[in-house]
Amino acid sequence: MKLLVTGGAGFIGSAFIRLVLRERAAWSVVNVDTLTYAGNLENLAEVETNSRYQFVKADITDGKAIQEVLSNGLDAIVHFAAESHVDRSIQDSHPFIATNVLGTQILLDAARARKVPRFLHISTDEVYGSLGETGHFTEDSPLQPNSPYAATKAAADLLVRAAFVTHKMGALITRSSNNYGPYQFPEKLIPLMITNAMDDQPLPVYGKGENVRDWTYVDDNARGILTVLEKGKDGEVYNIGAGEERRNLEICEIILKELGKSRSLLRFVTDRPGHDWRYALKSDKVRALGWSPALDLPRGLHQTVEWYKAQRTWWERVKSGEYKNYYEQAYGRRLQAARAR
Ligand code: NAD
Ligand code: TDX
Repeated sequence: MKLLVTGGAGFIGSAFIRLVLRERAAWSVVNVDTLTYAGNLENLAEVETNSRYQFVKADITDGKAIQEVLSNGLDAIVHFAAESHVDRSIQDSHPFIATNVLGTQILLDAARARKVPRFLHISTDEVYGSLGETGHFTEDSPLQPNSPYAATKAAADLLVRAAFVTHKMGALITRSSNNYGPYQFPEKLIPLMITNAMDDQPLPVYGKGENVRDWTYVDDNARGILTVLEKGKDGEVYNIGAGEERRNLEICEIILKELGKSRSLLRFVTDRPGHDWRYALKSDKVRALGWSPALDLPRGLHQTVEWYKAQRTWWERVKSGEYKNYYEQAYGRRLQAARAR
């Protein structure tokens, strides 16, 4: 199986690539990523010289570059590339519209032209909008996105659906809940709170910290995505959620306890505009394909805190922006050396 992964230098895409190269010995992966602030090739250091892995620096909104990448024949595309942070979309929605909407259509067009048999689009539970204290989203719940980020992800989902219906493309979608785990960019709740707490910096909790998210360990999502890629039905949507609902404040308190830090680091700050109250997913469809999460939240969060404790160099470089040098310097040199061998 020859896979094209977009956005593979990000948090979830890199976990997926590491999983595939580890567990599917006959598969190869081409990773197309433009390396935005969130793209970090250090996340893929363990596979960078693997002969079944290739990195191509390209923007998915660049139709010509994408057509070129697709010219070598592919069995499937797994499309992770996106602007993914809600707060940034509130500041400026334009990069979200370019990558998440236009970029997705450019990929769909190129995949259709090259007759790529399978197109797996990675989406999010945020397209369903917000829940009150009870109830769950199913794959049939209406799309009611509330943030500019979620609106662009919903638009992309509808373009993928249209490609399936109109052009009979082999397209399908996963919608996962909030992911957490190693290599997550420390602007998202869990890695931000862990790294701030480690440095005795304040933990900025939006509002009263009562909003609820359903947390899935990133490797469990990666396994869910692989399950859907191998066993999912074209035209279908698959929710992927571990069902680990927690209030944000509870997450912060667990992190403080894990690190032996004081609650006095908590700061209740101005709420996010349009802040979705609660997400919760029913994931019966993907479970029927044989998937179930391996890690519960207490063990997953413990493992994540331990990873950030051990990987201070990684996150300090990410927080300072210095990790960008990795592509230009260390990665280029190491790849050249590997090719020369
Ligand atoms: P991320 O922000 O960590 O990574 C995104 C990657 O896409 C980066 O490597 C970036 O360089 C790349 N990228 C961005 N714009 C690009 C472009 N125009 N061309 C090529 N590459 C580009 O994101 P993530 O958290 O790994 O999320 C991956 C996908 O999963 C996204 O589609 C996101 O919407 C979805 N998702 C994320 C979560 C979560 O909790 N993180 C939950 C559900 C769904
Ligand atoms: O500093 C913070 N303080 C805070 O209270 C941050 C960054 C977040 N929060 C709250 C907002 C949310 O209720 O924590 C919760 C989680 O926030 P994020 O980590 O920004 O995630 P969320 O907005 O829920 O979106 C995430 O899940 C769905 C991902 O970023 C998306 O890419 C994914 O689609």
